[in-house]
Amino acid sequence: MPLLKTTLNTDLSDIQEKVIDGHRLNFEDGVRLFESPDILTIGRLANIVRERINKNKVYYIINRHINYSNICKNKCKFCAFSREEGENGAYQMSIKEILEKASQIIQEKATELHIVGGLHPELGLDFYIDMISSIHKRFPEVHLQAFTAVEISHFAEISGISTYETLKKLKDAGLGSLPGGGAEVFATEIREELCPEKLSGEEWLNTMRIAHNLGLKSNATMLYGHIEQDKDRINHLLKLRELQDETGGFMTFIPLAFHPKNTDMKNISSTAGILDLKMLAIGRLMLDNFDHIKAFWIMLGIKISQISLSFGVDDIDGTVAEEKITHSAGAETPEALTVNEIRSLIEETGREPVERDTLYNRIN
Ligand code: V47
Ligand code: SF4
Repeated sequence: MPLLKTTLNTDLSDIQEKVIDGHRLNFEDGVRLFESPDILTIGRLANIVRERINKNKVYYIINRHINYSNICKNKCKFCAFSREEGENGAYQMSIKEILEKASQIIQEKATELHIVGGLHPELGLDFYIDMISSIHKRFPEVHLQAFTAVEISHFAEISGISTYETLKKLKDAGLGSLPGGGAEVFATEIREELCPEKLSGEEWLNTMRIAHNLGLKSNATMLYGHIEQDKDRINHLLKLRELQDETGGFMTFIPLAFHPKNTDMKNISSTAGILDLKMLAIGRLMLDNFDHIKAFWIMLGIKISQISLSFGVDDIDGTVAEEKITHSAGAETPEALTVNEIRSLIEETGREPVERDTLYNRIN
C-alpha cells in the first residue's frame, strides 16, 4: 500500500512493508524512525502492531506505590528523590509503617503493591525479606511487585550473597515480580556520566535473566529525554529484545520521560510530546516480542497518555496512589487517579478498558 503524501513524509515505505508482513525491524530502521518527522506514519504502524497483539483493549490495574525510603548511597544526576542518611527530608519507613500504608489496598480493592526505594548503605537483605514476608502474610492475595534490579543487586552485595540467592529468598518470602526501573540507558558512556555508581547495563540485564530463570516475571524501562542519542535508544531496545528472545520473562516496556526539576540536570528541558509519542511507538515497533507497552501517565501526563493509545500503547498503568520519585522531580500530574477516571480516559479514545492483575490476567 503506498503512503499518502504529506509535507512531513519521509520514505518509510520499506519499514511499513516489514511491519505489515510481521518482519523484525533492525538498528537502521529504528534510527530512521527516530529521525523521521512523520509522526502519523510512525503512530499508524505502531497502532497496527498494537491492535494485532492487543486488539482494542487497554489494560489498567488498581495498585498502590510504596516508596519505602529515599535514603540512597548513589547520587544519580537525574534523581531528585534520593537523600543521604540524616539529610533534611530523608525518610525510612519501618515495617509497621509499610504495613499501615499497604493496608489501604483493602478499601481501594487494589490487587498490586509496587514497592521501590533507595539503596540504604547499611540495611541488609533480612530487612527486605521481613518487609515482603510481613506484607505477604497479612495480604496473601495481593501481588507484590517489588525492588528494581538495582536494589536486588545492592541487597546481594551488601549481604555478601549471590543475586540468585537473593532473588530466591525474596521469592520464597512472597515476592511476585520485579518492576522495570533502574535500566536508564544501557550505553556505558551515558551511565558513566549520569549514574557512575549504578550497576552496568549488562549487570541489569543479567539480574533480569536470573529473575526470569527463577520464574519471576519483570518489566523493563528506559529513561529518555536527557543526553542520550537515537542510536543509544535503539541499542537499548535491541538489548531488551535479545534478552526477551532468550527468557520471555518481560511483561511490558515502559519508557520513562526524564523530569529535570530539582535534579543536577535541571538545565535540560522536559521532554516534548512528539518525543514521548515516538518513544512509545518506536518501542512498540522494535519490541516485537513484548506483549505490552505501557504509558506511565504519572510521567507523561493524562493528555499524552490518552493519545498514546493510538500510538502503540495498550496499558496505562493504574490508580498508582502516592508516587514520590517523579513528583520529587516536578511532575505536575496528580498522585493518583480513581478507577472511574481511568476508565473514562480510556473510553474517550474508543478503546475498551480492561482491569488486569499484575500478570495481565483479566479481572472481572
Ligand atoms: O529507576 C528517577 C526513574 C525509576 C527520574 O515497572 C526518573 O511498571 C524520570 O521504575 N525523571 C523508578 N524518571 C520508576 C520505575 C517505574 C515506574 C512506573 C512503572 C514501573 C513498572 C516502573 O524512575 C528509576 C529511574 O529510572 N527516574 N528519577 C526523573 N527525574
Ligand atoms: Fe538512588 Fe535510584 Fe535515585 Fe539513583 S535513581 S540516586 S539509585 S534512588
